[in-house]
Amino acid sequence: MSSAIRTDASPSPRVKAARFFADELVRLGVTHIFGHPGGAALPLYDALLDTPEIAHLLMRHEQGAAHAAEGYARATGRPGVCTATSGPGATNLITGLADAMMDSTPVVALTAQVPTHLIGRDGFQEADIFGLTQPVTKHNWLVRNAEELVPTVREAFRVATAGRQGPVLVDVPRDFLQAEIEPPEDAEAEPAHRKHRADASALRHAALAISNAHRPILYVGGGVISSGASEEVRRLAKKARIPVTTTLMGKGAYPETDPQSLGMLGMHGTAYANHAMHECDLIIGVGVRFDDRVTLKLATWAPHARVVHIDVDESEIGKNRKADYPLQGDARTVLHQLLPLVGAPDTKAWWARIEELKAKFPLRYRQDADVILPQYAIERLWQMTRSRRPIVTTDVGQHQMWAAQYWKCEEPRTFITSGGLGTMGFGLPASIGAQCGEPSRLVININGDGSFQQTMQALITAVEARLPIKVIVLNNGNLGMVRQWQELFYEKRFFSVALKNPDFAKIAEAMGAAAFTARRPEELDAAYERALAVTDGPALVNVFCEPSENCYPMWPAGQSIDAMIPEDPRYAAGEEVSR
Ligand SMILES: Cc1ncc(C[n+]2csc(CCOP(=O)(O)OP(=O)(O)O)c2C)c(N)n1
Repeated sequence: MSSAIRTDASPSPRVKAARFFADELVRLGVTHIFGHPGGAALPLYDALLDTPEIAHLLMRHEQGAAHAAEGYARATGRPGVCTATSGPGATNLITGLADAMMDSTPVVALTAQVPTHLIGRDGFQEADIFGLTQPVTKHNWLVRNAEELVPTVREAFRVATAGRQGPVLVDVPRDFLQAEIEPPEDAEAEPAHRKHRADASALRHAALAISNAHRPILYVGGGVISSGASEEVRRLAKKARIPVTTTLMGKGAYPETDPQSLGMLGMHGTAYANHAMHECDLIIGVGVRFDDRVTLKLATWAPHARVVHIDVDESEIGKNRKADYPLQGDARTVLHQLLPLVGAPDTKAWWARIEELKAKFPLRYRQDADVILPQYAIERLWQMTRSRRPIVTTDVGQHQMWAAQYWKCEEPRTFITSGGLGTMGFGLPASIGAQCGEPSRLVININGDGSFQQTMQALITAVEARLPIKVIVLNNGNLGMVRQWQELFYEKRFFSVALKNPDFAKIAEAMGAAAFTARRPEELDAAYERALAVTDGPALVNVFCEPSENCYPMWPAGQSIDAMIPEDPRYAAGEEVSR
């Protein structure tokens, strides 16, 4: 036996790099990988077979793998991991990476590349993934020797989660995965990410501006959720009695059931949030980017406001709107610094005006006894599940905007949607990732009939993994949002928006999921209840909705606030509304 005992002088055992790679992923805390195998990736898959600490979810399309990794990251705050083989597998990840880039989501993509001797020779399934993903990743690497593999993966996780978070990609030639190498050096203890603090004198100026404001407003975005600053936002809002509006990405950063919440702002935001923005004298923007879906016509937006802008990414500050009080730093850290310096401005008259705006422009929809209105379908589901603190994912279109309006988020990381890129097909795979990351939570995917068809094959993965996600397809027989634009801006010249849909319940059942259908308002509750009762796998509810319903408020792109249509013009004609 003594010969088996290693001394310092004995050579280290050489093991395939893929083994060390998988071990490193375990050390980095990876619990799930969303992926799809192929030739070049086989050495990694072989190692994963012997890695029980990591569950691999076999997605049926790599786009879904990337979105699932995003869903995992957005629900948990930890980086999501996806993998694909060389060539078409890796190119299929690109949409998801672009999505993660736009929404600052920490995703680590691991792709296999053809062996080094074939790189640049148009070898089978070769694609320049390093080049192709450069614009859609925060950083990417093509591993250049087998020894670099483990250190590069460590660095990839660090980069994905440091500062402004985002997707990264590590491309690994197959021969490196198979190479026998010495054990990599142990990782040095990783210092906690240094949180950027704001400059002290800039802080004092900003605090003074807040204390002296008459009509301040907190404009809160996804950066608050990624930095874990919701509690600090709440304390600032309460201390200084400031109304709070959130972006689509910021939903959940401040409880929307709180009386100080104005809900979402922007193109389909509440009319009162948009008017309040127009009238305010100080914007406190936290983790936001003054995106065009918020500002519409930047030159005329919030014309009376000075701007405090808190953001970890220096290049965001002043990018779209000049910041009078730039505070570069981690949102949570900066708010911590700011809170003791801020006094309570006199906002009494401002609150009276806000109440007036809320009364004048209520968020409402009409009542209809015969057809299910999508707004009702969403609001009813919220009422039925609110006590279970669900996590919601959405797809893209009208249903996404109605969800943003009627799904009142009460805590961070519970509203997961494709904000920046607006990627149809995001929601279902994202719900798979969210459920893997948060197995004890109720996860609901609010989907559209068009979007569902872009990644519906992901449902089979949920069946395999027995994930009890609820998929609600708001089936209006149309690419509703595009139909709405054709109606309003293209003289009702409808083209390529009507969908001849398959029976989604049958499709779900064919994949092994439970499925229910609701065609009329009185069938909705029972269909939801039956789906909510399913615990051993996914359940889909096919909800037939009014096809011609449009999403209001709507503030047309590129226009000033006078162009905002606060509610369905039919209401003015006296039709009954729900509230
Ligand atoms: C991948 C992709 N293709 C096209 C679009 C443009 N687009 C935005 S919303 C939409 C319609 C979505 O239809 P559906 O999923 O049925 O949702 P609805 O608007 O009817 O609620 C389209 C085509 C997009 N956002 N993403």
